[in-house]
Amino acid sequence: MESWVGHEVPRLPGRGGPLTLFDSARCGVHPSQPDGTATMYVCGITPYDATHLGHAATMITFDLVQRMWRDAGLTVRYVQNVTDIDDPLLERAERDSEDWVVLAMRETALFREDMEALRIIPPEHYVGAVESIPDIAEKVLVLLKDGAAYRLEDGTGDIYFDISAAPRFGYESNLSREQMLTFFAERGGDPERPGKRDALDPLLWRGARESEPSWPGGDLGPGRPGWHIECAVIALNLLGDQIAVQGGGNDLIFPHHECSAAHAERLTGRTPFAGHYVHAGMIGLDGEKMSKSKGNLVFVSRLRADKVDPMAVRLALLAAHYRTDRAWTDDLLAASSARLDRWRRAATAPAGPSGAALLAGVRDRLADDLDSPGALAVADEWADRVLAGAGDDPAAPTLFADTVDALLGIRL
Ligand code: 5CA
Ligand code: ZN
Repeated sequence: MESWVGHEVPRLPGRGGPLTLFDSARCGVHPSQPDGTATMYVCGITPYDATHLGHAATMITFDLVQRMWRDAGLTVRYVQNVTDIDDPLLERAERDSEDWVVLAMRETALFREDMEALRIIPPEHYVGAVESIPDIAEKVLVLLKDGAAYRLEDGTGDIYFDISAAPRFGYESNLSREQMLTFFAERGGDPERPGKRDALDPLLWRGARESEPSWPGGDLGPGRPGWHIECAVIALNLLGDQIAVQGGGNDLIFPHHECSAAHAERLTGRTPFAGHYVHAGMIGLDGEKMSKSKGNLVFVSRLRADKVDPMAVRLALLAAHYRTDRAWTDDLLAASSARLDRWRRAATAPAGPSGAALLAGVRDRLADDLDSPGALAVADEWADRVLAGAGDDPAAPTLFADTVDALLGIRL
């Protein structure tokens, strides 16, 4: 599938240091160790509605990871998926009497535009579930033959993963079984389904139903893929057996990333699937998580249509630490527009205090588990000094603009 178009990233003098990140599996901040090449897989949208500020915040988080890795001199290999076939997409298409393919294409196109406006560096591969179906079916068959998967005996053709085939199951999310059961039921799982060996066994392959699209699955029989195996297979095929970062919002900690890791590890025999499981906090509105099902959404495209500067949106989402669940407010946007204006005035000043300390300060804050509020404070302090008339280095305003562009993705 086509990705979106990237922008030129300014080259900064020197090199950034190693990036540390919080890993959900180890519950702590650790160096993201990649040597030479850094690999990242981020869970992308299910395109049944427009990009909201929660999606944007998550994409900006992993954009910072990519920017920091590049700044440290690493080659970044980044893959993102589009879940362009799944129950929520079919349900929305049915509700609106629309062709599900057209719905998915339209929302994916809008997402690409939003990503460009927000200056998110595109992934190397942007991959749909539908185009990956032959690869997924092949891997489901491997799991079936290996005894790690089983077919329900109710004539549906549905195939499940047997979580007892994953001895480390639970290491990624660190949840109790009771908590797992709750999240599983809330997030697309089917703990009550009769015939399963374990209530937490996730679906790998859904046998064809009369009213639903299906694809030939070879020895599996016709059907369509489950959700977690989609991400496991796309990541393995494009990035190799083990990746540096598996990313997404914290709503994916369980069951999605736990199950993807379990599938991948069973297929490769190598653990951990990801060196870091990195999760962005949820953006909410009026005290609730922003989600399509709740309908409390602020769309990036709506803000763009209202002539809100996408850079102000980006700054607003960077104003708090990425792991914090937080609310979107009009005040936040107003404060970010004011900050953007100050930074723009500072960047066009004839001179300022040396930019070297500013660059070092921004690098230092972001390397510490993406401390974006800290980085913004460093930039604010520098901009305030310029606006107060301090400094006589004529190159400093350009270095300031390049620093916030390259590392924070803020084009002044
Ligand atoms: N297609 C799957 C992932 S394979 C999916 O979760 N799609 S999604 O459209 O629901 O979400 C896309 C990405 O945005 C995911 O990484 C998800 O964790 C993240 N996300 C969803 N809602 C929010 C929110 N309110 N705040 C922050 N991130 C969110
Ligand atoms: Zn995913």
